[in-house]
Amino acid sequence: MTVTEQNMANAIRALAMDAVQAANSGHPGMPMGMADVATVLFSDFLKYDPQAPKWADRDRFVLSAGHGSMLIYSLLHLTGYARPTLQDIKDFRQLSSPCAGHPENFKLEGVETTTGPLGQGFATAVGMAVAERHLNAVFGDDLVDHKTWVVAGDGCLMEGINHEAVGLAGHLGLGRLNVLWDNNGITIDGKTDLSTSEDIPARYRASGWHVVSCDGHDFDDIRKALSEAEADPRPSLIACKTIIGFGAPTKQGTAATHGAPLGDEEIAGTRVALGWEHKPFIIPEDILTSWRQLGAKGAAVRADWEGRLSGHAQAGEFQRRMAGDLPDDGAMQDYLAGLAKDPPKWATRKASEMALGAITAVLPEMIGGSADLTGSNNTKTPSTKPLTKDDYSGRYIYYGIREFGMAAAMNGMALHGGIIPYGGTFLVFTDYCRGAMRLSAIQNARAIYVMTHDSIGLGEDGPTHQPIEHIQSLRLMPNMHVYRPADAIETAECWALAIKRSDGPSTLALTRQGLPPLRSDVSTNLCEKGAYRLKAAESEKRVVLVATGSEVSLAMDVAAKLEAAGVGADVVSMPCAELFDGQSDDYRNELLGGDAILRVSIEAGTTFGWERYTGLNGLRFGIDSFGASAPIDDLFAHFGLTVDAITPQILKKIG
Ligand SMILES: Cc1ncc(C[n+]2csc(CCOP(=O)(O)OP(=O)(O)O)c2C)c(N)n1
Ligand SMILES: [Mg+2]
Repeated sequence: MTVTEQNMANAIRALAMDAVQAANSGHPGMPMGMADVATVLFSDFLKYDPQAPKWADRDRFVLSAGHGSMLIYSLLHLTGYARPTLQDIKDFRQLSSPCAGHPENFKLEGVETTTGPLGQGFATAVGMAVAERHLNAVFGDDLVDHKTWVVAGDGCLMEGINHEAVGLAGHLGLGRLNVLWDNNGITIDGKTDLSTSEDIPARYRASGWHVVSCDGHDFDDIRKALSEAEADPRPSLIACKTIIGFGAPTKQGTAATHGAPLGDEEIAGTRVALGWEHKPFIIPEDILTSWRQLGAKGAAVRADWEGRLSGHAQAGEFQRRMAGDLPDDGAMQDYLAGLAKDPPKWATRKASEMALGAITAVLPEMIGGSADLTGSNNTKTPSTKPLTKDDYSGRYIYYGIREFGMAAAMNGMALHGGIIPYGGTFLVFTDYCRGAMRLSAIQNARAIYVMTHDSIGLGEDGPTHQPIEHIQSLRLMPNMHVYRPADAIETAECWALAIKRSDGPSTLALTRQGLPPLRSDVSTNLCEKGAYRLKAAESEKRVVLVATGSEVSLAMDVAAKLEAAGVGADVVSMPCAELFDGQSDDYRNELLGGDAILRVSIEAGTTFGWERYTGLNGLRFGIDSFGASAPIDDLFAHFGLTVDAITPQILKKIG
């Protein structure tokens, strides 16, 4: 028998419903509804090679509707990726399988980005599409010439972040971004008209997108719509009218297929309705062969590309950037040596700008930006001219007031490869970025968050703008490195560490206010161990003061006062608690002192969690309420973060 596209799509449907049934959990409806669209995409449009999943010029495919993970697992298996195997699919959602509940970029090579939190895959894809255009502008069509395809559901389009992503993509004219909308009119609660009456195509058109519709179960119509999308110079939304759970005799078209196994009876009925007589997990030879032939098509395209790469004048630099390797240029050491000669009294946001100036001059892979706070975040440098629709070679993105969209786009750039993204806003608005920062951390993405105005030190803007819980709450996030440098030299050291870190994100918390220089020795990067002794006790050591950022100079002043009273005090600067936690027991114990020593923390944010270092018997100075609107000096006095407020409490405690 000849294998039809219908047969091929039904193989996806069967794998999806059977795997969900075997796991007794998962989402069959979306893969069954989008199987026809996906079959056309993987047949005639997507550029991919299962033998070389990480080939640099492949198209990027993002399953933004991550709950439909069985769609991508089926496609990867059927087209011939080494993983997932059929056994992996049989073990869907089990610990042993890379077929996790939602697709994870670190579990399967064919998964470009972790998805599941609705809307974020789409917004991440915008960053991938930016990365493609930028690298194309730098390296040319021979090396970089691919598209970004997204499958998104009603939920992805309904999320707030979608507004940011669509606005940014339209503004930047990302014509190689094509979004396949699974327009099935169903979400978990039922029909979409329960909660929305938005004219989605009108919204996209108004944002500079091209919109085309198709019957998502008519192969020719799908093909026509995808061709039109490819040809249009604007980003495209392809509204695919589909039936969720297509083929399930009593449940298709209803929310019942969204997120639960269909059940044995319904599955039997689906087999009849689809004419799929094969047992669970059996893909007939001829259908599998047809899928594998499709998957094999990309090898020649990839070989052509490799031919163009070898001998290309920029091959070495292109490969270096795509691998994420840093040049060994010593630029940071030169910059630090300059600082050491005459240590400046800068706000750390200013110190960050100056460090970035040195870094962006030698690292062309760095693309910066800010969510409309460029002059406050100090994120722009002379090397980073704007990246615009008319000039993608630029390296600075005006993200507009789109913090979440910015953070997700940064993930997309980092995951695409070839770019190290950094982006800024006020630290307090990490709340707006947080969902994407969490995905940076889960995905081991090298995204660098430049978060300024890091405490009540920002002054008069008041409690809405003053971070309290933010620094600690970011420290709670696994795999996020949070840096809070204390002066210009520490800032440069922290930047060097953030850039060097290839397997996860970093956040720099930086001050608005000027800070006195504390260091002049730059022979080793003292921030590398996360915390170090800035000042050793002169009298007999009774106290260790641990502080971060702007409070390190305060701790130095407190220590001076204690010494004057005959009490020896070390000052430990702790720019990165995560790095400190990774040090040996010996190092940590030696630095923080034994049980006889009073440990004191000073940080202008919540004291919650500082017991970790001070112990219950230590003292913790911080702010456990919201801030207030006033000039900076009044605020530090009001919240008791002054030498005169702190020193007597320490003296009283040690008796
Ligand atoms: C940010 C976020 N909120 C909520 C959920 C839980 N959730 C998963 S799927 C879904 C409904 C999505 O509807 P749609 O995108 O139309 O998917 P379909 O039911 O059509 O498969 C919800 C609310 C989620 N994964 N992410
Ligand atoms: Mg839906």
